[in-house]
Amino acid sequence: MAKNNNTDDRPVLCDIKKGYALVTLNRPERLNAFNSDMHHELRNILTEVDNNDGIRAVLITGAGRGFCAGQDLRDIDPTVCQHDLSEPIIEFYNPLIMQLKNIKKPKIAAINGVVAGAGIGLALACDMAVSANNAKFAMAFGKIGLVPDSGLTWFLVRLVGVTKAKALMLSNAVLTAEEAKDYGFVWHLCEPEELMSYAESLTKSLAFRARLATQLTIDAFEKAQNNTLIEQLNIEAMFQREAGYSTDFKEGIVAFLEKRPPVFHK
Ligand code: T3D
Repeated sequence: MAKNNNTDDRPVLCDIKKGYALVTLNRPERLNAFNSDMHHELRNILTEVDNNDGIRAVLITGAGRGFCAGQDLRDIDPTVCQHDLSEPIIEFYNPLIMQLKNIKKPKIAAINGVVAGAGIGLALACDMAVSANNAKFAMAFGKIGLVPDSGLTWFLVRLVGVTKAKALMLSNAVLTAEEAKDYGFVWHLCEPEELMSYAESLTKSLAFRARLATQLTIDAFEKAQNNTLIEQLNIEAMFQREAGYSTDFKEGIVAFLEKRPPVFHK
């Protein structure tokens, strides 16, 4: 995979670090809003990241003062009255969200600034999000006469419950980072200048945890969202059996007994 650097004018940059990929949405003049080039580039990069066994975690952030402002509204011709918006949703947004969800590596969003519309869906499709404490979270869809997409109806109902989810969208809420943290959109807030060092060190630590156990933990929580308790208890037993057979578990026990930090390989 090509190593990019930040002087690149490609719409998405990918920097391969030790054990993880730093993916940067790179249309800062539009607050990293999505156009078709950015969709294609991001999908290609995510495919390569997924296929590269040396990459054990993925960190997604935005260049400039925004994380992602959702769809690029300047790409839409307002003189045309009718747009079949199911087309871009089905062609671009839905596959992107599913691709991200299906990558079997921890995905972390570092929200470096304003995030709006589908950009929030992108962040919530990650396993964890951290944010600059001056970021803003703009629901945005209602303001331009659209409905939430990119999985936001699904994510928000599970995150905050149906009543708050509806209220957030119907009021076109613009949340502060503090409010977004209280709602559970993000795990941790940082001073803006400290965000990337915090996010990279978190991603690195996830990359070097026991790989199988990390992924099984993510999968178990994903499955829990639709399972009954008994189904979930059975999943836990099945996943624990898998983890128990791993060399990482053996190393974890030996390291505990030897009073040293474990070194996971697999
Ligand atoms: O069409 C389909 O394919 C359907 C799919 C829809 C998915 C969606 O995501 S729909 C939601 C689309 N997004 C929005 O509605 C957000 C629009 N943007 C805003 O509401 C505000 O810009 C923000 C709240 C995000 C940030 O506000 P602020 O005051 O910090 O910045 P700004 O001055 O409004 O924006 C800075 C620049 O970015 C500005 O350009 P300029 O004037 O400096 O040349 C602005 O036009 C541009 N920008 C911001 N968001 C977008 C954008 N340009 C194109 N598309 C955007 N979404």
